[in-house]
Amino acid sequence: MGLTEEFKVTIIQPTMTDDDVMDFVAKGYVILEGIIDDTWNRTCATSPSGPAETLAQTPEFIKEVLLHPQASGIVRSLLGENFRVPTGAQHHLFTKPFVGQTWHSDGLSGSGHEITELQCYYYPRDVLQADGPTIILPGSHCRAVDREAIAHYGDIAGQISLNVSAGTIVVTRYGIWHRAGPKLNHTPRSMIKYSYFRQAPPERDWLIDCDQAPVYQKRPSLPYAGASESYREHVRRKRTWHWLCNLNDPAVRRLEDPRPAHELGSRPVHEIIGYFEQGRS
Ligand SMILES: O=C(O)CCC(=O)C(=O)O
Repeated sequence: MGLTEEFKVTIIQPTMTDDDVMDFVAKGYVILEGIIDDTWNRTCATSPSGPAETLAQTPEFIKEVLLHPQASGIVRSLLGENFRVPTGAQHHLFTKPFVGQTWHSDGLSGSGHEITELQCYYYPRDVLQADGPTIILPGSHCRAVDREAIAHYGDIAGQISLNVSAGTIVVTRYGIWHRAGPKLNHTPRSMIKYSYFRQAPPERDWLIDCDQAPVYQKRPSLPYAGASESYREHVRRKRTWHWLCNLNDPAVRRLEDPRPAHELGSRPVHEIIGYFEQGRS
């Protein structure tokens, strides 16, 4: 099967609406349950543990997984046209009971509001609780943290255990906190991880109903966040939304600051100088 022939039959269309993108901005992940064909899941499940560049570059993996219409539709929505497709991957295969990993983020959580990279977790086998599912913390990509400190955290309110069926792909913000959960059995547990990258400047070219970008709709606070952090998260979400929609107008950027008008009132200094100069003449 030639690559050129495969690409000809692959049409990548955005699949997310404004609402979906706003959700992703807040939560930092999308779960695409059981989308990959079982024949192909079985091939991937038996690939060796560790770096999986050879697998990632096979035309079948590119077509069946990397450019699967649902997965690439999410990527196309969030990273724009002509995004970069991974040429490498890592197979996280666990075959023996173990206590599980500590919390970590592969990317730097809270380091920026732009979406330039999406990290995917592809599960070629069913993952049950006893198998040691990946655990993720929704919204944690917004948190600037001491990365050594989070390794000492235990269970966190709102964490999600990815108990998924074979063929599931989870698309995440690179900075999301995650860990492999405790494994209680000898059933192999597979997760293949890889990243897509943005090339194009941001543009609101996912599925839209009207040209005017809607105002970011507040999402619920996270179960582990108090009032101060919820405030920061809301500001960060709006910043990401405006960046994705390419809204750089200062008036729009002011909307990112939820303080009342009496605290934000200001005017350009040259207006004041002009006023005094007029008074003098
Ligand atoms: O396999 C998993 O569930 C998570 C593995 C992981 O994120 C890592 O080793 O960096």
